[in-house]
Amino acid sequence: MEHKFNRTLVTAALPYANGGVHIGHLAGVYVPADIYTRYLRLKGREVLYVCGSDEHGVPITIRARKEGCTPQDVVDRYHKLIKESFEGFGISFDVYSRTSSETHHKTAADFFRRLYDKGEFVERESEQYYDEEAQTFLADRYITGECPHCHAEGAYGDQCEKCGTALSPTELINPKSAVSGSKPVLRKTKHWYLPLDKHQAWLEPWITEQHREWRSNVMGQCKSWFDMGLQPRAVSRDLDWGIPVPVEGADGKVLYVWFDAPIGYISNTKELLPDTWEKWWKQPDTRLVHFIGKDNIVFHCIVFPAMLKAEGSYILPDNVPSNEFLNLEDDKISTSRNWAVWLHEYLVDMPGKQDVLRYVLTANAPETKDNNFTWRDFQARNNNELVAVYGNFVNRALQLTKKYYDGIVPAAGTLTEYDLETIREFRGVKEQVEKLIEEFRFRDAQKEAMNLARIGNKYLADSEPWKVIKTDPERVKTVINLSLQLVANLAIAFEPFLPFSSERLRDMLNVERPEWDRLGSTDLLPEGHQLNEPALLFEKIEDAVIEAQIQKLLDTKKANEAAAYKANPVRQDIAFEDFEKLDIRVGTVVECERVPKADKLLRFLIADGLENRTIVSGIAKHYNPEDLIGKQVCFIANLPPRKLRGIESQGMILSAENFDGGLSVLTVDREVKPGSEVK
Ligand code: B3M
Ligand code: ZN
Repeated sequence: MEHKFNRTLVTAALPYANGGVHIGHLAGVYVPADIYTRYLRLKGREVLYVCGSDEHGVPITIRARKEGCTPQDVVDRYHKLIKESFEGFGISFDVYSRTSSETHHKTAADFFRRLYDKGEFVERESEQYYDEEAQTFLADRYITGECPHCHAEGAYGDQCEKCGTALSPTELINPKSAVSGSKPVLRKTKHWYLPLDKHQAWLEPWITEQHREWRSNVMGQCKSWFDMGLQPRAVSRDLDWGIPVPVEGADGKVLYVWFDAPIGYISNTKELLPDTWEKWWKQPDTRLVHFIGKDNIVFHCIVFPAMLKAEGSYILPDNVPSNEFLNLEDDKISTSRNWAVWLHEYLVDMPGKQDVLRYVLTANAPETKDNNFTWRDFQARNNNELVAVYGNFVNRALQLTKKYYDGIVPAAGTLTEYDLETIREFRGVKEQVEKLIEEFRFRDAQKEAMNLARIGNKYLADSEPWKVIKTDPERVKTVINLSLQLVANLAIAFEPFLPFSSERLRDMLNVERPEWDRLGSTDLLPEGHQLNEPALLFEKIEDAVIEAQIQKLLDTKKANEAAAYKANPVRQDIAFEDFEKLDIRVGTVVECERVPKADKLLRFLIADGLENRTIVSGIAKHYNPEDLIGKQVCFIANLPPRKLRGIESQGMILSAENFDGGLSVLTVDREVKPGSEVK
């Protein structure tokens, strides 16, 4: 840590209050930030940990509409659930407020107004779809229609979920309002834009030259945004839920959620420290660190710094340690598909096991690449690491002290060379753990802390006090004394990672919370100190407990499939001659490759019995292109050619969509001549 800073302001991404929080949130943002903050507090550093619920934005209004309640009802429900979930996991925020608070509304509106008065915005008129029946402008997600590329129904105004093509609402065929179902009309509307293009000149060197220490995944994303050239970004929306734009003639317009949300860090700090918040946001000796997930990089590294710079009196972030994503049982975690381990459910199903989840999520943290959570791995790490290494060492040391010395710490006696070597080994752990935490490498830092327990376990096993007690009781006193010092060191080393078990261990040792810098000492427990009653620090997790959790996920999968089937009933009958218009053929895949910059598209070259034809298909997420070469597939031959990412596609390859969203291409039972007609 450079010593030009006297305090650290830690922010964690404000979770959307339109659902619960799950293990992906904990692993990606809140546990890493909590470890970092707890460590700084233990080091005696001045630090604040700031967060709150993000309560605006279209997804919240969509959920409210679906549930027939108001957006405020939605955010009230989930703000409470999220806050309680974080408290349950010991996420030690100094403040957890919310963006529907009055302080935030005022702070965000004043911030906007200051930029407006300084002329930092560009005003632009654009055409936007308007629903005359519901008398409201339509956000992109509120417009659906036929995708101009793959002709799938139900494409949204910003993206077609089927072929992945990014869209703008006016590209949709037969657009429909998701609010009233009526055909929307285009209407002129004015919005304010933050001219990011004008900020690129300072933003780019600020990141790529002054912050080379930022994580490579963060740097990579920022560079790709710079390479594309930053564009002006709208910071207002035609919505009735959000913070009204504080400018004359802006009725029915609110701040764009990603403009107001980062200002939530500031208003949350203000709520906590009404008189001294500016010390944390405006003094250059404050280090600002944003903990986020990778989908928030551009907002925290480019948009928010541009806002802060334009306002002129704020500091800028010093680091943005963004994590990648955590998958669950090899599938993407999804709130809408309920494919998640929800924190509030875990607290009910696994009472007292918060530290187990904190430990496992840190051990598997997606710090440099996406990672995966499985319940079997959760059980294995609990049983083979927390119970068998850390818990086992602590239990043996405390039980032996109780058995031989009534729980009183014996004299240290004379240390042997082996004792001294053990002490040297565990002394090295302190600076290792510190270095790794300061570099935001929490996975490795926790592994180092666990090494302390391995050293203790080995020391006890090698020393065999339960045998030596018969022949050399003085030696046993030294072994037990040193083992107890190691146990006391573990309570310090694991404090940032596992706060619950560290507190329980301190209770058993009958000690207060020591300073971090006492880590590595061998005099933490003086001779004669009375320990309290020992108890198991961690319990074995049985198969039945894990199987119940796995079954819960399988039930979710089944429910999703049933819902998908229900949502997709057989369509109304068609005339036979309509079917006959379709010319479906069989073709052999000659070539198949990914389409650059289109993560859902594959380009096929198909032998169709005449000459080869090119077809582009949105199945890249479901196949390795090379696996399709040589396969025979069914395709519609008589569709007009259309351009997809600049490639002319002549036809459509047929795939079956499974109820979990998986796609499987249609093929034939026996090999047929390319060009054979499907009847
Ligand atoms: N509400 C969370 C997300 O994108 C978003 C973060 C705001 S931090 C200012 O999942
Ligand atoms: Zn499409």
